[in-house]
Amino acid sequence: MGEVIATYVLSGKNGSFEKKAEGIALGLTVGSWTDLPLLEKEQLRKYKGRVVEVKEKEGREGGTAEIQIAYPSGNYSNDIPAILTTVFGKLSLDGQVKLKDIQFSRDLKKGYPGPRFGIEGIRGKVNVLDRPLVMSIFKGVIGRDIHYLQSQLRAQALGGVDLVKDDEILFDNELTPFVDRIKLGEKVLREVHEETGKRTLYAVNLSGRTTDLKEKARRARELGADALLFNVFTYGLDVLQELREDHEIGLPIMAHPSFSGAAAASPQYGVSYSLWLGKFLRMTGADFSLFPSPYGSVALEKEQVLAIRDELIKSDQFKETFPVPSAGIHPGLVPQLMTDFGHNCVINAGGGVHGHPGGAVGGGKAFLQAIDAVLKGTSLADAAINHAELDQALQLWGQEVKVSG
Ligand code: 1AE
Repeated sequence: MGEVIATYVLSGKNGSFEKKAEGIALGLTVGSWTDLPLLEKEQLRKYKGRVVEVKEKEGREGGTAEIQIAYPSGNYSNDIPAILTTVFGKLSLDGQVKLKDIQFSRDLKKGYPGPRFGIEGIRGKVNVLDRPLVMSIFKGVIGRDIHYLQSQLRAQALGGVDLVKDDEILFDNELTPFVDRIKLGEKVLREVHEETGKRTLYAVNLSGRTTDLKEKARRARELGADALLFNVFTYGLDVLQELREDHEIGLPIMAHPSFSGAAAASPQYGVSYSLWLGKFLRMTGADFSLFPSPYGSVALEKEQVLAIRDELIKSDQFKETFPVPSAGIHPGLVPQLMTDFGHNCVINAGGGVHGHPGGAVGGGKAFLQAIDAVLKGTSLADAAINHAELDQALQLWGQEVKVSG
């Protein structure tokens, strides 16, 4: 029989953790808060959680322990809602407990699709094999009409970026309806492709009620959408998996991290970012995982970010998910991004593209010039001598990297 092994970090008194772990293993499976005299031996043997390990650590403010508990697969159906409810349902409400990781046995893992395209498939679509991709984000478009979006999209594509995504706060609305955005995106990006030879992809924000999502996504594909942006954590991971598994949709899915901090930001409570934005997004089918970089405007700790990255690209039965370090990114950060993420990432910027003195065209070019400089082993300062857009970006935002954590 398969199992999942959950790793938790508990806070409390040293010496108390073995008992606490046993309490969790029993309480989240066949037991309850009080003794149940009618529990059967066979039931306990087959269905009770098993404490795998308890590792205590002495901290400055009392003790912490990392504990591992195995939950037999006979206890739940093989889906994220059932597994999360089993390993961290009521427990998530019960004191200082952080769910750090869940390991799935090989047979259970087979129940998850992983990304449809993965890094390799996406590189094929944008025809860029040997450098990080660049993505820009529509900005300041709420309250604007479709003509404004058209000119902003055209400028972003002319800057040479590989991908453009909707802002995650742009929902279906009267001024720029979902269907019109897709039709417009297809037309503008086709025109730019004809003019420049560069084909940029557009990820439209799939939003609205859960029951309507699949139909909307299928329609998006019929209308020529390139990819879907999806606010996974306000819907749930199982909804992402449903979208990924629908072959009539068949589009790349970009998972936005909005709302994920509500569950992951605390060091003592909730789930780890590496599980939420790394392992789970990859298992359930995201081709891209966006997350705050350690040195942007909304910074995560570097250790957490590297743990997300590792989950997205480590050797596994699933295709790789593109890491997309984001938030407050500008061209001066490109060398650090490439040191931390190598070639296999998407450098994603909104303000860092549109805030450029040369507009979105200049912003996109400056990012590509910075990447080119790093690939050639040239410093950004030297590259800026011959590249006006990079020079302007460095003058405006500098190159200083402040690392969080
Ligand atoms: C963590 C996601 C970042 C994102 O979606 C976004 O809109 C970033 O905008 P900028 O680059 O910080 O302006």
